[in-house]
Amino acid sequence: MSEVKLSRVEHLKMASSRLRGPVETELKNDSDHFSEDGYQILKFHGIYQQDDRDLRKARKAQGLGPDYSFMVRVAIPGGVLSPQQYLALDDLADQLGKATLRITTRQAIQYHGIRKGGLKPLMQVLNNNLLTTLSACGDVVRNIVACPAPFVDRNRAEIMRYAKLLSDHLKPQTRSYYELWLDGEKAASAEESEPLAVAESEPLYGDTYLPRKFKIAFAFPGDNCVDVYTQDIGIVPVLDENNHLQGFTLLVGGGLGQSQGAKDTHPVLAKPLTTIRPEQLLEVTTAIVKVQRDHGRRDNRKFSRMKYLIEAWGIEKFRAQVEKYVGYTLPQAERLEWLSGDDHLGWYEQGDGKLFLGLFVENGRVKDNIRAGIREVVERFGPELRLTPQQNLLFVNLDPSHKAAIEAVLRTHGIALLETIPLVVQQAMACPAMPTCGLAITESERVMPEVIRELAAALERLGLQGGPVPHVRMTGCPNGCARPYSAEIGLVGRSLNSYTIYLGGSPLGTRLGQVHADNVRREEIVLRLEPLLVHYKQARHTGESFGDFCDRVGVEELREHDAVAV
Ligand code: SRM
Ligand code: SF4
Repeated sequence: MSEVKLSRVEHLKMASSRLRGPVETELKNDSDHFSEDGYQILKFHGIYQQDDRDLRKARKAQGLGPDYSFMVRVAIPGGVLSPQQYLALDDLADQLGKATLRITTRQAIQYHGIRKGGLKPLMQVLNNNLLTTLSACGDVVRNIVACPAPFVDRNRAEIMRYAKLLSDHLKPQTRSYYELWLDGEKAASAEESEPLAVAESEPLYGDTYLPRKFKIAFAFPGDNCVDVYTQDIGIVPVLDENNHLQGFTLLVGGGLGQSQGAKDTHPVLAKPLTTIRPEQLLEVTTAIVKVQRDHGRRDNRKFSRMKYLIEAWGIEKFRAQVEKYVGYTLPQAERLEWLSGDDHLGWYEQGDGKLFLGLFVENGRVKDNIRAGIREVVERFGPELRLTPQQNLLFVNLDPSHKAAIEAVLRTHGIALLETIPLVVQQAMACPAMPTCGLAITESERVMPEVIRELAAALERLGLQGGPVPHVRMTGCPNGCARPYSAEIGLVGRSLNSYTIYLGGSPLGTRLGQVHADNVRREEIVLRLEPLLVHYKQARHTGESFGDFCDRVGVEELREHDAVAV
């Protein structure tokens, strides 16, 4: 076999002695930041080094360097939090962060603006509350996502149990996390059930971990709120007519990232691989991770995701490799049907006499009044919380007699009730982008509230506000963190204040959008979309969504209706 030139990060991982590397020494020095090499290893511990981009220019003019701080991501499998855990997370936002929490598109919580000296105290409080940041980032299996809806009648608790089991099973085993952040203590770690290995070994990941990040999500049959086709492994339970779990259908090789300037990088939806019995889940998913570990590209990180391995091999060769690792033949995948890709907002009966409330959290940003309102609900009513993969939050196991009081709390804090929020706003997502994300080209979270309300006004003018209303997602660069390519309207940061408009994704998350227009200035986005909505209103089929309509009529016809594009 010809010698492969490994990327720099591969060498750093190898030399890090299982994720210690330069972090160990640099954590103790007086600098306010880590070296570039240290930073690469830091990511595996759930930490990103950032600087406030709003301040860059002014600081430079004063002869100052970047204003370094850290984004810390807490991995929360399935987004499930006890009330105590939530309150501890919320307290930390005041004590060490910027008085805000952010719910991510993978059911995690992020802090921004943590100073270097705050990292260790933060990790210690998290650990004391059975929470961890280990492998929230880095070349490992990331936070495992699962449909958070707590309906009891359809096996959902069982699926959540599998998500937690798989998450524990695929966690790195290195002790470095506990040595660096917790002075060797794992007394109250998130994986309490697993005793700490006496002699450290990393049986799954080895010394160089995976070639790249790796993402897994559990959907629920018919319910694709998790965007299951965008994952490295998408897992869909198979239920029989009595709703008993019969197995899992596995989809492989999804991923949305594409790099500006790196030709041939592109978003891909996962393909069906197999349907297996429940007891095979750990073995087969582990085998898939191992195939990527051993065969994924390690020379060029832009092509290291498993989607490129599967594209290079084709699904049959990939299946044959997985079969080699498990030692048996894998059956073909069963057909999947989807009914909805919506998040679970509003009031629902769980099926056990309790209620849950899906609370809309605009772009996942928990701050000011919404933060205070959530806190009061948690303190007074003690619900379990579930973060959703669309940046929202569910209060779970609520007593029906508390419904009016909970609504009163939300009203007191000025939190809009769902019926007063336009549907298009409820369904939208945006990534953080400026000022924290080092890769942002344009604004996203900070401008989306305005853009989406302009669109809501246009839909209202056209009498289209009642639905079906398009799912719109914005990102500040092509990496795709708010999954814009699987949305009906994707707005992707392209150059200063300009976006690429993608159209034609499916509301069920089963189809990618296509480029409609490039370099559209932010102020012109809705002006460009409105004539297309007029055409949609006139030419749509009954009940047809905007995404399905755009896909049916095609890019050429849409451009004929876009005054600027012709
Ligand atoms: Fe992401 C990198 C934020 C979900 C694809 N993502 C980043 C970084 C860490 C920027 C960086 O590397 O310096 C962003 C931090 C911004 C900040 O200031 O907080 C960032 N990604 C996010 C979050 C917070 C967006 C959000 O609105 O919630 C999401 C955190 C999820 C989590 O809890 O783990 C987030 N990122 C995603 C998703 C969606 C998903 O996983 O469901 C994607 C597309 C799916 C995929 O992975 O293919 C995504 N993020 C990327 C990529 C492109 C990866 C690729 O294959 O090319 C990068 C850049 C990279 O890895 O080089 C990136
Ligand atoms: Fe940053 Fe780009 Fe991800 Fe937005 S999509 S958070 S700008 S990496």
